[in-house]
Amino acid sequence: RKEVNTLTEPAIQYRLIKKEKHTGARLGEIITPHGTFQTPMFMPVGTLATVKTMSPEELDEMGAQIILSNTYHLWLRPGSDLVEEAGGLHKFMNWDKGILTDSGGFQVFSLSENRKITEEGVHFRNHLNGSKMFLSPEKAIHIENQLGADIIMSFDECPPYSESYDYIKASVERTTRWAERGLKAHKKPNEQGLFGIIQGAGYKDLRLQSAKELISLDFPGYSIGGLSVGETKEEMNGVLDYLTPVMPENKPRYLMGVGAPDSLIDGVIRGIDMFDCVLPTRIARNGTCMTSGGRLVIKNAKYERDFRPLDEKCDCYTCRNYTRAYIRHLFKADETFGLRLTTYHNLHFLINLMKNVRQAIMDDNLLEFREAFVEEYGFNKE
Ligand code: PRF
Ligand code: ZN
Repeated sequence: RKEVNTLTEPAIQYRLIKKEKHTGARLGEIITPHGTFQTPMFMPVGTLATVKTMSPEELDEMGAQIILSNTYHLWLRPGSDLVEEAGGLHKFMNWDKGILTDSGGFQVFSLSENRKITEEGVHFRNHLNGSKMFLSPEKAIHIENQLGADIIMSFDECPPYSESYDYIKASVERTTRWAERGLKAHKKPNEQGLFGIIQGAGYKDLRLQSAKELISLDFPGYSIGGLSVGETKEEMNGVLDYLTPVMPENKPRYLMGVGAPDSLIDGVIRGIDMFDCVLPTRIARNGTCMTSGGRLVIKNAKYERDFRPLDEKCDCYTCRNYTRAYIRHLFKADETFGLRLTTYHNLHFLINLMKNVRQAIMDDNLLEFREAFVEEYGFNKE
């Protein structure tokens, strides 16, 4: 497979292959030091250098191309010095395809206590033992350099969607200054592509200001943060409607933390190339499965003697080999194999959905594809 030459080329390149006729959807590929990957795509989340319960071989087999890991979590445990000493994240976890690390910005805001934001960075207490910590744009990029992912994120602030205009304006401007500081601190631009993260909550002029400022800094890709944080789907789609048209055509666009099947399709229609979310893996571990007919809760009594696969239209490892009755039994008996089977299926479901979406872009029938999918899956069931 094609790879970036890290001596002579930027770490991340995007190639636009085709635009869908009736929507903003794009078929493309991202060329990285660890291979070339098809977009639009869904990236499984492996917060602690593992996609919970899955081996790298299984991720490869189900068609995962890039997985996401977290700066904040790996910094706390086992420590970024240790991962660097191991030879970087790819070697440490035995995964030789793509890795993306989030900067810790979002995690500090969602997990830690007693946060204090200053121009310099964020003071907070860590969620494991309560000790005092400090993260700045320079520190986050240094840790991401040590971890060695192919794509790394700027250190940003993700404020609540409901914050006031004045707060969001100050925050957006600080996030731009942090992005610029991160760019200056980045030591490996030929090995790791650093993305800027657009913020601005639901304020159109602030979203556009954030995009404009970050675009002028010329990042190799752009993320959209601060969405899927409690606003409605209509509000999220509305932000994407005015934001993606001003984003560079020759660079990848990543919508952070979005994983509901209908939201993936709606994002692609508006020109998004990359998504990640803990949703499929998290709900899998409590026995909720994404199937072509909608969500299926495997512990439900009605599956006790149901000897059909989780999803009769799925050809994944789980659905080829195991029944609802068996998986229900594993969950009822607290057997860990059950977690593996539902996790495999849910990830395969979203990865396969994106494969079908790419085909629909090729065939110029994405809107019909959306209609048919939503009709069967059920709208707003996520
Ligand atoms: N910023 C960062 N990571 C994120 C988000 C963000 O706004 C979100 C929001 N959905 C998910 N992950 N750095
Ligand atoms: Zn399946």
